[in-house]
Amino acid sequence: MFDTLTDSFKNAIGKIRFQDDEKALKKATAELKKSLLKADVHHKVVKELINTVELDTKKNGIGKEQFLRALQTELTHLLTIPGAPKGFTFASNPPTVVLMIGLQGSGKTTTTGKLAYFLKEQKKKKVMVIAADLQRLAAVEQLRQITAQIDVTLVADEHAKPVEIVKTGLEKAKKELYDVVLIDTAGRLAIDEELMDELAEVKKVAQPDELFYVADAMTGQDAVRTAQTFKEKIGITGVVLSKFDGDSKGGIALGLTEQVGVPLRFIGAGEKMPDLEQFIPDRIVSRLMGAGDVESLAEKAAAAIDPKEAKKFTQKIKKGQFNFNDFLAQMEQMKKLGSMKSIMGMIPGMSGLAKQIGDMDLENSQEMKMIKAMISSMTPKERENPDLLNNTRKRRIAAGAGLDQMQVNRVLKQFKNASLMAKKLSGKGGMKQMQDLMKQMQGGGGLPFR
Ligand SMILES: Nc1nc2c(ncn2[C@@H]2O[C@H](COP(=O)(O)OP(=O)(O)OP(=O)(O)O)[C@@H](O)[C@H]2O)c(=O)[nH]1
Ligand SMILES: [Mg+2]
Repeated sequence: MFDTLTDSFKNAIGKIRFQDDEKALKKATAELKKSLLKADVHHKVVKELINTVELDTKKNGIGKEQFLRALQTELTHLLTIPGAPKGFTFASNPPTVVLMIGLQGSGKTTTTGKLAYFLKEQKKKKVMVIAADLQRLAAVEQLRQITAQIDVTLVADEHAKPVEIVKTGLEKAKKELYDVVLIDTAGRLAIDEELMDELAEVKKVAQPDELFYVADAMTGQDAVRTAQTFKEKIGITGVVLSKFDGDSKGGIALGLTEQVGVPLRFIGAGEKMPDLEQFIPDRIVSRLMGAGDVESLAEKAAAAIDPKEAKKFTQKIKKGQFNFNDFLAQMEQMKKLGSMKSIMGMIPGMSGLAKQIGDMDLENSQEMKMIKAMISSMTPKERENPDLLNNTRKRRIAAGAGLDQMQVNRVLKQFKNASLMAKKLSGKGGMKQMQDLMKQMQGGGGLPFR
């Protein structure tokens, strides 16, 4: 997610050896400046960052460690608004009301869905979404599909005014003890009086705890400028940067907090519901420095994986009884963790791999489609017991799935190998093998730039 920025830091640090002179430091800061500007970080922010890092490093003696530490401190400083909440905070008096605002097409509706999904799945909250975008009929329908998909309550009425529907929703939320209410609003192509008036009115009625401005990362510095305007005219408590997956530079995320004066709270990096990341400064800095974000990964995993199911699953693996139903269940759980790329970016030392993986979509890969087609052509008994599959059955499955028998054989062989491997790893000494493997991949752990 932050490949370009991480590379910039890595290259700059590479210019300095363990003990060094001012010339090397100048080279490093010049390199950093060039690449940050190229990554679309605002020039004022770059200047401040470079100056502070340079001064700080000099003060502590020029060397790799000192430069790294200065950079880490200044990055954290840049991304932090003192006193701002770390992660999503809930109002002491529920429901917590969040108003989602932004320009047309910026990603408000999608982000509302993602945030609802995050609060429901990771925070285990009772969530309601109110459709206060009544400009377009299709808008309500879009939200209806999204909330149905993630199984979250929607309050909508195509014939009511935004203010009325917000009132109705909030009353219901109080009566039925919802924890969080997210309000999706209409956008406009540009900032105009009508929109501002409508939003001001909705704000008055909703009395929101949070006003999130949803900005499209792909619009570059425009995202920052419009956020500033919304802050002045309506007041915002945070920014969500959407479509970050389409912004290969990523510099906006670095300067935005400092430039707008409100914290960046979430990043949207994909069209699917799990593709939303909390923006928590120290965790992000760790990722920027190539050291991963184990905390966020652990949180995601803990929310997605049901401990009872996990235990049952491990026992099956140990006995070598892993079957096709288990496989499908595991795929469902994986989906909740988000894209492969974002998972890789959170594992220490793996951010480089994240870049290689690119936008690989495991769920929709050819391989996965083939496997799913095969499984759906199996009888329930065959799914339970892969050993039943003799040639006659394989022929039938191949025909049903539109595959040839060689393909079916190949997938079955892979499946068998995988379950053998899993059985081996779960046995005695298996954990140690796994750890050795992880160690090799991490190259010793800690900050990988050292
Ligand atoms: N790749 C990618 N696409 C996104 C992301 N967020 C939103 N989109 C896409 O952007 C388009 C517009 O998103 P919406 O959520 O409808 O935007 P909106 O702000 O509600 O638009 P209006 O209601 O018309 O003002 C949709 O096609 C989304 O799928 C993201 O993080 N990544
Ligand atoms: Mg919308």
